[in-house]
Amino acid sequence: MTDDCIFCQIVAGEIPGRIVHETETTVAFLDANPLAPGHTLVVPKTHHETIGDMPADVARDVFAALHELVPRIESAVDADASTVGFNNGTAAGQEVPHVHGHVIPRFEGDGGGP
Ligand code: DGP
Repeated sequence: MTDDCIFCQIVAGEIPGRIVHETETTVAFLDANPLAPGHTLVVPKTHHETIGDMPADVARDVFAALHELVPRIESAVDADASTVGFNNGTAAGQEVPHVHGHVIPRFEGDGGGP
């Protein structure tokens, strides 16, 4: 837990987050500024800034959570696909320095995408 980290505060229940999934080591919650309905963030409960900062077992747990969640999110919002990715480091657009995977539901013809 890092006191000034907004995602650590959501994990700790100190500020509200619309949590959709939780494991022993990960939490998933809806993005406050969604790019599509169901846009979800998956984070490790422990504070690590980037992918490379995570121990391998934590990285595996984050990916396992994504593996479980992606089809469920797509189904929940009736998406055709999803964009799944990490902004890894500030130069890549990472604004919150607690590693997080985005699951952005995609719809045929939505015109979005990286
Ligand atoms: P990134 O640019 O990859 O660091 O994405 C940060 C995302 O986090 C962005 O889509 C908005 C979201 N976000 C920022 N602050 C909060 C918050 O307090 N709660 C929630 N649920 N999402 C947040």
